Amino acid sequence: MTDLARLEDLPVDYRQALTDQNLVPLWPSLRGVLPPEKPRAQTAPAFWSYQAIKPLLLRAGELTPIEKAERRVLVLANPGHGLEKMQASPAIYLGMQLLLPGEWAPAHRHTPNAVRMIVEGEGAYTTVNGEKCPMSRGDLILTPTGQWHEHGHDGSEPVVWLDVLDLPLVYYTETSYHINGNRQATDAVRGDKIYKYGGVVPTRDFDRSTRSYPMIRYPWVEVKESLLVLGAEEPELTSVMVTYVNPETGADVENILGFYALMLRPGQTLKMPVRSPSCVYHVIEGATQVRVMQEEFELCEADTCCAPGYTQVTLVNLHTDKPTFIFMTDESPLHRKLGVYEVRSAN
Ligand code: 1HN
Repeated sequence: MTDLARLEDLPVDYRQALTDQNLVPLWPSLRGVLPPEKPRAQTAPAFWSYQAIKPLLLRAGELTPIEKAERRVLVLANPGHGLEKMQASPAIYLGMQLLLPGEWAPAHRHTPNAVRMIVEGEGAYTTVNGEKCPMSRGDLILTPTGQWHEHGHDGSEPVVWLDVLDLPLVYYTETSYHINGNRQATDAVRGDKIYKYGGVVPTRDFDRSTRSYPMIRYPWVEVKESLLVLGAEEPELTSVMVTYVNPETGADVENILGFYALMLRPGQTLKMPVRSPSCVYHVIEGATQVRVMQEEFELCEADTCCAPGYTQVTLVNLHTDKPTFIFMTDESPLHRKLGVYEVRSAN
């Protein structure tokens, strides 16, 4: 491939004349914006240890009252993008949030879609459009775009969860904003029980639900059970994995990011397919090695890591006597909608 002319090859007066007219020559930057064969990723393989995060988060609890933080979060920032960008990947934001007993994080709604994966502690809840969603370890709670949400805590120990948002993309498209609201009246808990049985859905007044987000809490006990059953029923299956879906449509639960739970069998080594989306791995139970590019991360419970797209990722269950359960987030729904989703054969 021929090298293209550089900016310095142009006379200074010509470059200045272009700048004066808000013009830029394409050819010096063409290979940069359109690299050969494979994108150039800013997203670096990155790892965050919960053991390291937790004391810093608890200290934030002492240093900054909830009224002065609104959301007390330490952002898991990928150094490849620059920490100040507060992004794990092009479209994924990750943060560890702390709520102390008796605290309340006030109601708001915003354009970015969010989910929370509960990491530790009992007694806290998120209220989403009047629905009170109790938080337990491993539960997934959705707060999709435009939905009112607030967090409260009736328990006696600190509660920590992992927030996953598509904030970087929504911010980039200049569509990110929020609206504050009043404390929500809470209705009865619903959703997760009604959709518990996969093969049937409510048909109220002879009609199916048309809600965009019919189910907003996905209890870990049920997701774990579904992985155990799938693994037992299909002993030859190498990737024992489930996708969090809208139970009415079967579509991904949110528009931009995809959410999954994966069970590594005891001692299993799983080579993931090489695909276009970046992906985040977070251990719910067990321990795994994650090999990506030159890195080998060892994730134990509540640890998180991130891998850029178009790379080979290999997971190794570090337990030989029990399964490891991993929560995954990726950018597949976004890539599919954009028409850029790709799977390449493993190297
Ligand atoms: C947000 O609203 C929450 O509601 C958490 O708990 C993290 C990060 C960026 C923007 C909004 C929450 C957030 C956020």
